[in-house]
Amino acid sequence: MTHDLDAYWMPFTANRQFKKAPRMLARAEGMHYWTPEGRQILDGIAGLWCVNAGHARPKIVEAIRRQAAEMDFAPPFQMGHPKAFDLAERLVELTPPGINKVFFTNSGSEAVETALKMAIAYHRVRGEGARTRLIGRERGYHGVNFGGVSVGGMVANRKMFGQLLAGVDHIRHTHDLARNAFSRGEPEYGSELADDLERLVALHDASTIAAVIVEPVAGSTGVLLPPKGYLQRLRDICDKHGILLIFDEVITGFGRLGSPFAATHFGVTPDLIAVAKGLTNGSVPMGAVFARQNIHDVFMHGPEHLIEFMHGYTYSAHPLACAAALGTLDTYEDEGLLTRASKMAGAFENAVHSLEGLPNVIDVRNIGLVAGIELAPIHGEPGKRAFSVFLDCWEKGLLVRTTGDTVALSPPLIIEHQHIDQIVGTLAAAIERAD
Ligand code: PXG
Ligand code: PLP
Repeated sequence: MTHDLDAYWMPFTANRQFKKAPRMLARAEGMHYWTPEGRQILDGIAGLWCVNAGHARPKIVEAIRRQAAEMDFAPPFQMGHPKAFDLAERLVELTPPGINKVFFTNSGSEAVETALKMAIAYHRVRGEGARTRLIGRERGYHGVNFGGVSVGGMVANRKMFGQLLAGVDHIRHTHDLARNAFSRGEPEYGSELADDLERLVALHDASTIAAVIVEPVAGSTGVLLPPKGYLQRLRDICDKHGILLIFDEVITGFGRLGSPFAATHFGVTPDLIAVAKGLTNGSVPMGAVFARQNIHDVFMHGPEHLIEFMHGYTYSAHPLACAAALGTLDTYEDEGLLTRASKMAGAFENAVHSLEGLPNVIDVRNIGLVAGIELAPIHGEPGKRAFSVFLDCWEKGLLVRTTGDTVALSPPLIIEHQHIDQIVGTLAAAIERAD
């Protein structure tokens, strides 16, 4: 059956290229997708960094099916439904101590906007209303809404959209191939880059700064790892100046690094955590912000009939999403998936680092079950070499993700050794063929 491809304006897609040679997915199970023609594709990226338990897991499928029949929708404002509360309780069992409130959204982008608004409002209700400035980091990705783009640090995502939010600044990114190329795990050099926050405090004064937001490991800008000690140093500087620290764990959350969250993995506890993706195993859109008890509590004053935090989405804590998330947490728990990446990390690391020495490979970096393979750009055509590797892998039955000239791997956490071999073998051949 052929389809008319004209009407759908595709997101983050080279629309004209795609529509000339469409890449369609029709079915998914476990580690694999199938095309409409029945060609099997190994999923090297967990869909889009989200299908952590693999595809079509029975408990998730069944939970969604049952919920759709039982109650399709319940208004989330001034009303509740039991699964929303059950889910929040389950989630705070996984978060670092002290972080035990959950606010639901429908995506990572919305989780980021929510966290930023929460931070500004928190300071205001405490009587420090001048703390409105938000600090992001170069090469950060925090979704596509105006707040997230403003604190984000990807020029291509920013330049089209005017002035963005006022009062935003950025600390430097930590990517440093000269010192850290081919590091295994956290790179050795660069913890001092956290001190760049002191530069912005000196420039703007701490009394104007609400929060700093970073991805503990940057995903979509090419898998950039925090140098050893960097996140703790950022935490310390935030504490010194009364600045909230927000971790955007949309990718690192739910087991990607080998612990439930990057915060637990690195032993650094932020004030707010934004999550999405793996929360429902990618099955139904959902995001959330996890907040420290004390941040929540500051809002809980004044007349009890008044709304404390003027924010929320029609689909916050949507029943289908809550059911899917509960099925997801059951699946993660049954199979030990939130720590499985730590068991597979050694084999994965050795496999991806075997790509060192192939033509144009200028870096390989990894942690848990995520890796970035950076290729030298073709002169004057940035991104083209990695995109040709992506197309080659697709032809050979492997789905990877590219950003700029970095190929990212982020497979489902149910991955077995033979899948690692297939991913790295297919990728190596594609890199060899790319010119
Ligand atoms: N923060 C981070 C750290 C993300 O990785 C978002 C926020 C936004 O989430 P939503 O659900 O609104 O997309 C993300 C999403 C890529 C890619 O190229 C990665 C994401 C989205 C689109 C593309 O790898 N991550
Ligand atoms: N636009 C209009 C006209 C609306 O009525 C609403 C919600 O009621 C929204 C936008 C926001 O939609 P959502 O709550 O799904 O984010």
